Amino acid sequence: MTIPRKRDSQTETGSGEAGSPAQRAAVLRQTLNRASHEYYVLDRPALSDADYDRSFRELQKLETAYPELRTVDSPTQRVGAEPQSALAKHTHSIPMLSLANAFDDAELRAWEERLIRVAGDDITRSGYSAELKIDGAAVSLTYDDGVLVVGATRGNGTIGEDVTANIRTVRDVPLRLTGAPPGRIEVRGEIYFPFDQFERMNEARVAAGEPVFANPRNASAGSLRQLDPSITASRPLRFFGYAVAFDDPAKLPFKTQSELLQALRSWGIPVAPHALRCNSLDEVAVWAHGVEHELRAVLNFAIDGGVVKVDSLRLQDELGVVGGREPRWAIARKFAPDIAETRLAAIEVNVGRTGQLNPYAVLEPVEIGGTTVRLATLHNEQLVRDKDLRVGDVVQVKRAGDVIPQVIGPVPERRNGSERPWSMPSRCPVCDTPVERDADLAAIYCPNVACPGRQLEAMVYFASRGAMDIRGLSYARIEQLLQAGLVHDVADLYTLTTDDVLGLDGFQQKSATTLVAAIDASKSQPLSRLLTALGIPHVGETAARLLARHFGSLNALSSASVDQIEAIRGLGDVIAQSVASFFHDPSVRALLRKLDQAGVTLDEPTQVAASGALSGQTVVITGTLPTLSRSQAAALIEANGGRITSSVSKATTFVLAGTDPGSKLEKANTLGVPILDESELLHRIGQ
Ligand code: 3BD
Repeated sequence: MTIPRKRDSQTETGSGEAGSPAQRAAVLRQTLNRASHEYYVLDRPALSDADYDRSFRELQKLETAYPELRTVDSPTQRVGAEPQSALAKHTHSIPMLSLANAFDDAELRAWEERLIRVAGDDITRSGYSAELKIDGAAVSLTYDDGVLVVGATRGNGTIGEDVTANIRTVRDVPLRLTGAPPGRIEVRGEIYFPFDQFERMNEARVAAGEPVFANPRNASAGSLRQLDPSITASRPLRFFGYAVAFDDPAKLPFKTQSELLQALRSWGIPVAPHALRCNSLDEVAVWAHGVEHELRAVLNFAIDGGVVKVDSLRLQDELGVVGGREPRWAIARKFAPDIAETRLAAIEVNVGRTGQLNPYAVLEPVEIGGTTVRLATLHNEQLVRDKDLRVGDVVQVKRAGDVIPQVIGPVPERRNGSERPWSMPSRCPVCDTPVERDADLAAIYCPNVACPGRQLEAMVYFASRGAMDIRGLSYARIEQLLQAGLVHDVADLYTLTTDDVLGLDGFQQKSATTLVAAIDASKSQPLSRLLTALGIPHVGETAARLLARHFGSLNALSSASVDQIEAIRGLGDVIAQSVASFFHDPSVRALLRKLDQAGVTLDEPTQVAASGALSGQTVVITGTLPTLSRSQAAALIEANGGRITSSVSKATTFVLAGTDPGSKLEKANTLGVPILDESELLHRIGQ
């Protein structure tokens, strides 16, 4: 909890006699705060700039000499203060939620059906609040007794950055609320950059030889995260509010989202125009259609859809939040994806960690929905053939939200005969080894286990968080190690010395020692992590854990038959086949011997008695949890007697869901399997 509370500096410092530093500081603070108030809120400056500066500097000096006098409401901690060297982190007192998406009317209807299933017919009586979805930067503004005390970016929803000084420069963010706001409240909304100003700024930047911003959203986010508030002040940022966070929502003076928007207005918070209270989803659909096809073109700010919210706050509360992150009661109605035409300049191929060759499109740069697109995925050779894509074609490219751009298909009318059909290269583009075709996966592989392209991806995966978790061994570091010829496979990592690493660009004694120590520490990771890290096709964290638990050692696992593996509850034949053939590969066996010689742990610590709050329960984990990593959550569940499996069935006791949960959550909903979020899990196991 980092929302500052105003303190009484007299009682905190304990020395209040006349003429004491504490008392002098209090007088200066009062003088300066009154002056700011007169200047910013009342627009009636009473203190001259010179007097202000003199008092300000005196207070700064006092606070440097007596750091305990530096209170959070000191003007030295506000705008006008020095540029910062880094933005401080800010933990939101109540997390900022995410929104699920509906891409068409049908998905909107499906959403309403889910609502009715959970909360009954009251839903249709509540009505909806339909609002523009402003495409800016989400922020939370904390008002203490009506005064702006903190402005923070959303960040990951739990932790953002403290950008108070910058927020203060946003002209329509009130520094003090009007009307009758609650004592302490957070107003959530979007900082945005109006189109006309955006264009003017970019023109000026071109003239000054500075790089332009790709779109107003980037311009808002970039301007907000400046270390020097005077730069933010020079950008014409604006704000719209749409939500509040409050300790005790029952005490708020409104009962619906539409009344909430009214209340925000009454406190002096700007609210986006064109919000509409709708009595039915039909009305919402009509509104959304008008917004997308008529309104959008005439607005002076960017929107990327609408947000539909169940109007009644009581029903919102009843519907709750999925996985701790996504409210059931709200959904973003996204616009149809933006489509543009451009030329397919080339089709190139990259090599994945399992050797799979993946084609991707190199496009002539094209603007789609405000960002420049240069690359698009093509998935596999079959897709290129199915769409009859030819190099040189004019193609249609679509981008929906933050999804990777995709090629819809060629525009055959635009062909002039110079276009060339494409097929997968017969040799690996990285190591020139003849490629191989995997019959059942319809994929094409570079079979060379030592291929530098494969090794790079494989090593990045090996070191990643869910795998061996080697801190500091980043993509760029691994590239360096491979290029320098210091490592050829993952086992070579364990023979690296500090001296080896010191020879590389950008390493000092300390960073080299730290990296080698981090690699060394990973030797004691349990077998389950090593199995994940090896990147066996089809074996993720969950399957790796089941395998390690069942066989206990790499020795036992590597000589197991397909049948023996398939007999493990929770593993199917695809995984069993894949594991068995992986361990048959002589080059894999050689690698495992090297890892053994290097001292890497090849067994799984036996579990303490599988009794506990989750004894006999089967759990599926999906999505990103707010604080626990996937492996931490799995370890916790198992330590309490539970079992992790990878797919949802009737036998699943519950699904532990985080953000971006995907199809597992849908399946759980269909089967009526209970869904828990992280805090509910922790509660169940008494933490
Ligand atoms: C808007 C969540 C709820 C309070 C959660 C229902 C995801 C950005 O105009 N209401 C709006 C807008 C955004 C919102 C909510 N109402 N959440 C809303 C929103 N009118 N843009 N958002 N956000 C805010 C987000 N931002 C960055 C990264 C991930 N998610």
